[in-house]
Amino acid sequence: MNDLHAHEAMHDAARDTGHPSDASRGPTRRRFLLSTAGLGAAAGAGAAGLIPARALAQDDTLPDYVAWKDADDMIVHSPQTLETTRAGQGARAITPDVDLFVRNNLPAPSEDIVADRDAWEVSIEGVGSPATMTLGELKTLGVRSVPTMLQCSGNGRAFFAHEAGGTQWSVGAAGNVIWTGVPLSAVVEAMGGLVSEAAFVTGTGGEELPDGLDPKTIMVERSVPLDALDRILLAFEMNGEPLPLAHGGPLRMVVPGYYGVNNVKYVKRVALTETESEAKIQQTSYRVRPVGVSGDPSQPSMYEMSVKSWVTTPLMEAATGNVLIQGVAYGGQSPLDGVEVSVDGGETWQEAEITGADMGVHSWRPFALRADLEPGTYTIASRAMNAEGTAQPEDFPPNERGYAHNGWRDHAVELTVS
Ligand SMILES: Nc1nc2c(c(=O)[nH]1)N[C@H]1C(S)=C(S)[C@@H](COP(=O)(O)O)O[C@H]1N2
Ligand SMILES: [Mo]
Repeated sequence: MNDLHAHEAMHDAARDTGHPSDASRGPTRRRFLLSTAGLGAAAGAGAAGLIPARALAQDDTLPDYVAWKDADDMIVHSPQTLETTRAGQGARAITPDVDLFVRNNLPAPSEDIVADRDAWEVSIEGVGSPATMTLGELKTLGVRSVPTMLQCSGNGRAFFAHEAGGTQWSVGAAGNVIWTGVPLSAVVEAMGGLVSEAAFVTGTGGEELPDGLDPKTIMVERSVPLDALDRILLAFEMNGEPLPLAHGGPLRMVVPGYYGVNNVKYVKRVALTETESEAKIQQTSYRVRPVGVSGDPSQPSMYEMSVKSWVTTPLMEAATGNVLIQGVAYGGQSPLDGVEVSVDGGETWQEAEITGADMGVHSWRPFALRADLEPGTYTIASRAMNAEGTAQPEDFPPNERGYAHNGWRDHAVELTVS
């Protein structure tokens, strides 16, 4: 373990319980490997995606703050990292809150912060007239709803061969939800407009930070380029309900089309800033670099999500005949234009039907293909393409932290038809 790894491992451990001596990261990974071992070689690189919903979930109990989730659909990697099974994702246009993955860097704040939602305060800085506003006041400035795929940067990490450190997400650190909130541009306008030097929008999470650690090393504070301003929402509802604490209630900075980490939960400060946040989560974490290289601010940050799709059903087994293959697909930064499905590991492809409504560029859409399958074993893959003509690659190059995997081959599933 090099210095960076040691540092990040400690950082991850600190994230898990707030205490740096917690070593939960190691055992979590070991348990994951043990759980997949029984699937054997046939499952290949896609093994993590092939585990039936209950095989991993059965021993896992949900932590209190997410006790309301559907345990059958969740894989509990740690109290702060819960993944949705492929079966739990299904071919649904919208992910119900009970099935949405959870990823917390720090323990979630107390339920007290959602007791009186409209009293939540957020400081707006870097505008003509900076001020602290309550959520109740913010709500008077405008409202917009945006269906958006929410996806962790490390979704697909389990498929990389170099055993990238971090939660071994397969496909389930992703969901598609409808955010409702106040457009940040309306807030900026109401507060005297942008300061001229502004180059980033910086959001700060409202967690209480554990004592004894340098706040910069653990605080969740992310900066996104000012270009994103017009798409940002200060969201207070998810899927038409008050935003659950686990997903950032009472107020979250949502940047549609950007990886999960930029969607700062329990946001307490939104600042139009000249420079990027000094927090480690901005400066060196979430940076894409070659395997073995340390993170630094010159490397690309995990911002815009790319074109991606995966099959969610059927998994493992199906009866011979007319098999309905379904999954979800996302166009990235331009609209989804088509999805192809292969039942022979990518030798041949057929155009799938996009079954879900077009709810805008930031939303995923379910797809389906009927295939007449004889008894046998099939490798089922999907490949999405967007309106710019960018398709998912067959393979995705490794990077140190295992971010952004959208290669179709590793996301394929093995199906036995009998
Ligand atoms: N305040 C705060 N915001 C946060 C995080 C966090 O730990 N604290 N985790 C980020 C990461 S890495 C991801 S992937 C998403 C997960 O969102 P979810 O838990 O609602 O699924 O939240 C992001 N926003
Ligand atoms: Mo994430």
